[in-house]
Amino acid sequence: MSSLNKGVEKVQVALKWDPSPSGAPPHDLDIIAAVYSADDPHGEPVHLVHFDRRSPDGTITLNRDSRTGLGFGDDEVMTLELHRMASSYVRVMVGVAIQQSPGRKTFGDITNTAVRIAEGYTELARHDFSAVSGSTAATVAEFTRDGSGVWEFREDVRGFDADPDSFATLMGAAVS
Ligand SMILES: [Ca+2]
Repeated sequence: MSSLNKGVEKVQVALKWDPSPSGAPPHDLDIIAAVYSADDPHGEPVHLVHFDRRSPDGTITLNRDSRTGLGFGDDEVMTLELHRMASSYVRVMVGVAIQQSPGRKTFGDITNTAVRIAEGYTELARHDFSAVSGSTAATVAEFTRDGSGVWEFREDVRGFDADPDSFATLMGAAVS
């Protein structure tokens, strides 16, 4: 298994959820990625990627964006090309946040929410957010680069009670 030696290189994060009932305000979920440098791996992110954006170095792209969850298959898709990132970037956190306007919404309020993290045809993780049903946002994955430059994946499902902007600044904090 050579893939173990080269670690994780190019990852896709795919999110889907059910749209709100007819006449209700739309359910808008966002995939958010935060990139941290070796200087401050648990502090301020160097890049924050969400909505209809990509990182300035082009290594993280939100390929598909949805504000409603309408349609078949994946609603939001993000690609992370970890192997192309500058060596000074050593940690990437990925999370999912629910837009909180109008009104507070948790994962328990939105049916059939699921995220899948894969490298090619290899599934690294899949979550249905049932473990964080009372939260408004959650981390799903942590990628860290080891001393030899190889990226490792770790499942990291932690619920937060924060709007997407606050969550983006909180999600990288060290777990005590
Ligand atoms: Ca969205």
